[in-house]
Amino acid sequence: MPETAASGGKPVAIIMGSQSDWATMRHAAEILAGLDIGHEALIVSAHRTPDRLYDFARSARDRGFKIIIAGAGGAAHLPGMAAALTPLPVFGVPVESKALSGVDSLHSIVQMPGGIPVGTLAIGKPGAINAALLAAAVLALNDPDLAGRLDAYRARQTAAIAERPRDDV
Ligand code: RP5
Repeated sequence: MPETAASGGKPVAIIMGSQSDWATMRHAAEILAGLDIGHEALIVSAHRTPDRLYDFARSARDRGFKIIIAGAGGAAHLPGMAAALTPLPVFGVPVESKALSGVDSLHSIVQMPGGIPVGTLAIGKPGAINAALLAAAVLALNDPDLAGRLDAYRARQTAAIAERPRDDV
């Protein structure tokens, strides 16, 4: 999809710094798909494609996106730079890095200066899942049908937890 294209009515953009981040960020996409929330996944690197980041973040609201989920690892400047360039809410997912296990990513994303917020999630897959659920919860404030689907997701999750541990798993 060209960076300047409209969102096509999809409210969530999932951006990531590299193809290598998709193994983590696809978990956000799966949650959104399961809740029937339209989303677009794009590779947007703060360092390798800075013009793409600028064009994307500057135009994201006008293109119809409501929420941006941004995943990056290492020197993870993508979520913060995106937040600096758009008024949309940005949820940051620290991708687990090889050298420092994602602590570098977490610190890069969470330590934003006052005035430019990034809602920072956990490192790795849990963070990607929760970024999508948080996006869903925000969108559900103005979408009763989605609120119902989110309630059902929670109910299924609760029902799936056994009362006692098993020896055979
Ligand atoms: C970051 O550098 C990306 O978000 C990725 O997590 C990390 C490594 O990228 P690759 O070298 O795997 O492309 O910009």
